[in-house]
Amino acid sequence: MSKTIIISNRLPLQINIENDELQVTPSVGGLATGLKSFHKEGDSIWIGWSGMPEEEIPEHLLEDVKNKAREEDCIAVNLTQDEIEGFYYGFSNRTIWPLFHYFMEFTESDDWYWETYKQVNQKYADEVLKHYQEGDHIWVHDYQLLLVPNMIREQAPDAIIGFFNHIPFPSYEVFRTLPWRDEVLEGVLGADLIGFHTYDYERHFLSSVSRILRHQVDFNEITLPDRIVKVDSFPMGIDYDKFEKAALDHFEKTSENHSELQQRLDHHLKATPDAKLILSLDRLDYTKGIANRLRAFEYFLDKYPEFIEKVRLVMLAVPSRSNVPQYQRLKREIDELVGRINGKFSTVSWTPIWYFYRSMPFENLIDLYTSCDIALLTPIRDGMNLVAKEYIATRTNHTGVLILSEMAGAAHEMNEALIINPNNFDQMASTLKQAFEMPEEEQISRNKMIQKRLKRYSVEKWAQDFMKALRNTEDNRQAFEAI
Ligand code: ADQ
Repeated sequence: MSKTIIISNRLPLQINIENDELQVTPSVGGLATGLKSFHKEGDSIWIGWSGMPEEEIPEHLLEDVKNKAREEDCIAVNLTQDEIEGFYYGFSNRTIWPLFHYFMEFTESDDWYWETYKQVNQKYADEVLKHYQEGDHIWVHDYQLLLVPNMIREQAPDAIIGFFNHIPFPSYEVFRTLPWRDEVLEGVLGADLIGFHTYDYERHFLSSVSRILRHQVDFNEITLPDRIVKVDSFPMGIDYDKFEKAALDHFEKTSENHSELQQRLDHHLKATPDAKLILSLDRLDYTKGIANRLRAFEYFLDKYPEFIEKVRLVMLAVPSRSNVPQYQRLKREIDELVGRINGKFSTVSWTPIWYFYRSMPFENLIDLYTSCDIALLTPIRDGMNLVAKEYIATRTNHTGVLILSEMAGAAHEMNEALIINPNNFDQMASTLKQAFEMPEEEQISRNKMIQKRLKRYSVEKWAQDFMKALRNTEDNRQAFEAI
């Protein structure tokens, strides 16, 4: 029977060793959270890195790591410390990530990073080929594995391969600056179907292919000498029912069964019933616009002092890529900004920002989503932004206001949110004021419309649509062969 092979940099689970025992925890991040439900339900295997450097796995536990992953239909790829450095922290996160998010000044071009990236992509492709059988559908994910589609194609010319890019694809003018632009495009073009979150990313990709590789592009099809490659947009959804149900369960609980965090939040609500909570939740990443968000919040309190003691920003920044210098600098910048703003505005009974720099269990995410009156998500660039969708899904009484950056892919599907430019502090401040003053009926009517859309276009639907389009490429192929 044919199966789907999912390949991503990380597996949806993280394996750690404590006291010579394996610990398995779910991985954090958009891709893992999103695809997990598709993987659980379907007939698929997932190939990716387990999250631990090979050198840190004792010889006698190597087999156990494999078996532990196997129990979850996962195949663990082992990466050495050097490979992680050059492939993951290097080319993926110091070259592609900043470039694709338009942070050209952070983009490094390093031959060793590139060589390691190629070598590790080959490792993933080889692992796929070990498990591939004719008729299987292969679905490669994201910017860490741009070369994998063609590496598989070279060994299995008839394989049906899909590729989905979870981050933006930049405009041709930005992409063309990459020294290895030809190789990267040729790598992705090994796929039969290439998917992006939005039409704009798709358009940028097609324009790069036509201008750099000079392939013929008709509408959304690229004609190669031996095949046609289809490119399309598939905006990724969330597991809507899971978030809605978690929120409903949350409201069923009695207060003594609530988490410590929820009890703190309840305490705040009781002590200051007319004060509102604003949520800020992301991985700590310069693309997420956290520093600008804090500056805009400071600007808001300066401009509208009537909100002092009437508002609290609850900020969760999840540690991420802390080996990369820009992330370390950003962490320091955020620490300083939080300190400065709290120092400037705090009163004896109130601090404007509650700041958590850590990962939190799912239960606490739900506590935050359900307790905060406003979500302020202001990325400078973001492929999609699932947090925006999750926030709306948990608003089971339909109240709440989402303020969302126009630079997030999600903004295209969430017109009823308050859409802002993350570089315009004055607009962000006045939009916060508007959110505070928005009548409940308006909140409800806006959210109901978004909820309807999110419920229909869930992550399951997204995966089904992608897989359906991938299967359709088989017909394309037959038509091409018939010419
Ligand atoms: P990310 O940049 O990781 O994803 P995002 O889309 O917001 O960003 O997804 C974050 C995910 O992590 C959410 O599903 C959230 O629930 C989860 N999460 C956050 N904090 C957590 C915590 N403390 N504990 C557990 N889970 C937590 C990348 C791209 C995005 C794109 C996604 C999916 O950068 O633009 O939307 O992939 O394609």
